[in-house]
Amino acid sequence: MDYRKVNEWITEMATLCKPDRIHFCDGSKEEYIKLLEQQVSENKAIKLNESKRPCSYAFFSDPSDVARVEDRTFISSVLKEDAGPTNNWIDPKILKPKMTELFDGSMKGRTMFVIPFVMGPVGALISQYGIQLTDSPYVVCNMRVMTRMGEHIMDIIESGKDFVPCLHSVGYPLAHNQKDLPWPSAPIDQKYIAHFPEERLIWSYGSGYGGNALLGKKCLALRIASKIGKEEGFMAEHMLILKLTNPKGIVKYILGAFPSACGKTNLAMLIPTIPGWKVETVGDDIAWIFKKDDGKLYAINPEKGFFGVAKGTSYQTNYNAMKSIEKNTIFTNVAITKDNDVYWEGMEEAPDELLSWKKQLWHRGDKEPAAHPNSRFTVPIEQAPNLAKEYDDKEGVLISAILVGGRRATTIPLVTEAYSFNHGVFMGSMMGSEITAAAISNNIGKVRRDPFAMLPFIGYHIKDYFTHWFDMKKGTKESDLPKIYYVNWFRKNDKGDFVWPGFGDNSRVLKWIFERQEGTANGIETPLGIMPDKDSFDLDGLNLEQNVLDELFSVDKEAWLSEVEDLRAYYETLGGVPKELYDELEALKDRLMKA
Ligand code: OXD
Ligand code: MN
Repeated sequence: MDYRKVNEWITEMATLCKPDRIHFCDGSKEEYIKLLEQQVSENKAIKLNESKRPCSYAFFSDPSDVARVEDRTFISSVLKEDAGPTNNWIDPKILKPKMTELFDGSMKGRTMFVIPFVMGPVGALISQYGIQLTDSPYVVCNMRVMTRMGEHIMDIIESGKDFVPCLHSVGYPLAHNQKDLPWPSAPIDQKYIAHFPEERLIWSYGSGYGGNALLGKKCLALRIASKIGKEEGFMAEHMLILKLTNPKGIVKYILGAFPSACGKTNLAMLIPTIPGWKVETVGDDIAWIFKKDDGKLYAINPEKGFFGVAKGTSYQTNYNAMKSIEKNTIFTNVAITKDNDVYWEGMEEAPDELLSWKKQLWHRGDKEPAAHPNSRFTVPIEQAPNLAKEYDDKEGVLISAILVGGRRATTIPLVTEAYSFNHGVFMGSMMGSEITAAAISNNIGKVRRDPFAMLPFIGYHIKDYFTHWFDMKKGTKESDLPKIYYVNWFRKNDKGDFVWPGFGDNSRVLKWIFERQEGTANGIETPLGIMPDKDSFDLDGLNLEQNVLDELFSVDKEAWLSEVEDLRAYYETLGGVPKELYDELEALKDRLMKA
């Protein structure tokens, strides 16, 4: 939206939502603490033990508002065709009036906060400015951690920057003297997380949780930014960014696309098990990829904090994450210990007694988990002990390699290098995870495809998304493009045990990838792509049996031929995909048939 309209828009939205007060956020620490303390006094949060976890707070959501709601997320483009087959679509001519009705009076009895923010470092070529209006002080505090926000951003917008208007309400207006709920929200069928791509506008109603409510994250930095990027020549991707330094001090930057809860944060914060190597974090969830005048691809992390999954995080599995959250952290839906600290499954042995995320007394051995599986921590990126200084560099970092992968118990080897950029995009298009018993489904064992982990986040037609990948290489020499690798940490043996140790040992895969770029590691050509030559893959100190190694790198021809047909059928459900992907599919089939 044109910056001249800032005040007009805020006034119009306030007239619609009818808050009791308007508060322009300055983004200061004082404002942040004041809002947190106010929520403690209103029984909406608890302050954690100051001597154990300084300046940290815990919130507990309504049990009906615990995660992103993909079924209630809409790409409301003017034409249905532009949203494509993978997005929920409602005609904006229907959705706008419907949501206007819901927003009418939705902030009664509440304060409307005005949050000016920017995704990306101030001054970066592709940074995107936004203003979120919200009636949730919890959202304000989280946005302060996750984005660059405050008065200085309003000054920039007022000096002439376009911005993305983001309207958000929890959808629980208060009548005169009505007591508030600890976590106000609207029933599921009234929740709408709506994107109007042509207007670059976001409207979110009814949820206060995560990506539904912190509109800078999935809504702006992925769905709307993906559409802006398609028009303006960059890509908004669901990827971590890590900086890898070898023992000689040579640096490379690697991106990784993995679906939600597949270990992006763990990989970005990894502590290598191989001596002399170092991993530093640039980002753990979102990367924007852009081309510079040298024709090469660079990345920035548009965020300024981590909104990480707490469950399963421990000093053993992710030491750097645990160090990051020792202070100044907002926790959501974790359990609380007797001495007012946090607990979640996988952190350490459970204490005898806890307060569960549902604020009920919980005893060790209880069937229900104490912390919600999607419990989260929100923490400033500066608190990561392994933070790369480049995280705030508006020039971005040069991308050497991009990893793609999901959870596959079978078929997919530990690591495979693509033969070409096109082959790599093909690998990204086939990403997916096996459906497990965790979801009620008749399709257990089948693969749920999630291309580039972007299925819930592409703000336009998926066919055009693939085309955009191929457009990114135009005018650039193949040797200047990042190399793409398919990785799979999750392969299992017949007994159902993981074959690869994962975590810090994933540095062995990173090392091979690094050395491939340096030209010092050998690979073997296989039908699937290039796999490590045994002599080039560092297994020192790891007691892996030879047959395990064979299993990690085996190519099951029959399984792959059926994968090819499954993928072809998938492409058809998308209404067909660019020719380059069909060419890669045929090339893979040919290589398999010749093997
Ligand atoms: C996600 C997240 O759901 O990052 O992908 O929160
Ligand atoms: Mn994510």
